[in-house]
Amino acid sequence: MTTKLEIVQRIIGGRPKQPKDKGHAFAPTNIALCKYWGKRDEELNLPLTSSLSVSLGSVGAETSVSLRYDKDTFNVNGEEIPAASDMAIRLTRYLDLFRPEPGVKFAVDTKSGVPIAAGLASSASGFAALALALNDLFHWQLNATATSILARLGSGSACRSIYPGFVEWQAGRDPAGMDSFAVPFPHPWPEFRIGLLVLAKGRKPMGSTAAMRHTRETSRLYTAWPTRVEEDLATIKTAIQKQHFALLGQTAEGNALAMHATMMDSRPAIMYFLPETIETIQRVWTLRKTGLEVYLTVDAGPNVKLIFLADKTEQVRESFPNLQIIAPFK
Ligand code: 2P0
Repeated sequence: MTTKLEIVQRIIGGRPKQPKDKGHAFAPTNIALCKYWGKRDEELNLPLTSSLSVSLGSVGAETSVSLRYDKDTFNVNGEEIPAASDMAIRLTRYLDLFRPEPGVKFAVDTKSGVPIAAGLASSASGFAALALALNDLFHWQLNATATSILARLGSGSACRSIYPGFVEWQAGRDPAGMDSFAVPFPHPWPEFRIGLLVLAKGRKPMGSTAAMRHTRETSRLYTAWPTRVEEDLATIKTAIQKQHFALLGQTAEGNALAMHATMMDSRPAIMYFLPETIETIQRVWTLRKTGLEVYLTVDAGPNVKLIFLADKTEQVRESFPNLQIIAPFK
């Protein structure tokens, strides 16, 4: 089995290790329209299926990283994260892959525009920005494909946050995952809007990694998931190319609900929905019945993201006054 460290050596081995004072990078968060749910390799975050997302423009993580010699420090939105916290432990393990010499530590400073662990893909923008900032710090001059692979080693969906716009993560077949990275799906859609509805900010009951494993191991419905994704991905790509909004919305919404169905079929069941989630889904469906073209998607948390086009903004905002509206292509 290939380890993360071996992959990092393959990518940055032989490149310079002369750091500058500070590396700096921004990466957007991303919302999947065709979801990643299930791994073929848990060490390397290799997915069973491809997926497709849209990056959220200027909403994401802005990270700087520099070297220090006493201990790793993590500052998120101005607050030091305790070294014993899950987040610090996960980041420390990731940074272990990149220490030029044992004993070299890192100071990481991140400003994140999204609530951490509320299913708004904070780990995606976080690890993508960190991989890009390390590339800047060490002058590796990696291309986007190599950086996408490094970001994936931190969190699967982070590999998609290397690019703006629509992005496909190609699952690949290589056991070492050298063919599992994101590629842009370059079809800008200026009228495309995502609305973020933060319904609950608390930590979710189960992290994505454990939930994916549990679903794969115990859900009988999950056996239908890879075929479903293959079909949905093809449909979503066609819909984007043709700017066929209803087809895109229906397929993305169906894909998200099917993903949650696989989780609900696991034993014991996983359910990320809260009463507010269901209530919001019903409201969206009621609005659609009145002719308003608005669709939804839900990730590994209770929050709902709305999908609509610019000319529906006022009507959508009337129904959801707290909506944070994002124009990914502006
Ligand atoms: C996605 N999610 O495609 C899917 C849909 C949540 C639901 O990617 O274990 O944080 O770090 O690879 O990427 C969230 O999972 O999981 C996710 P790891 P990740 O956006």
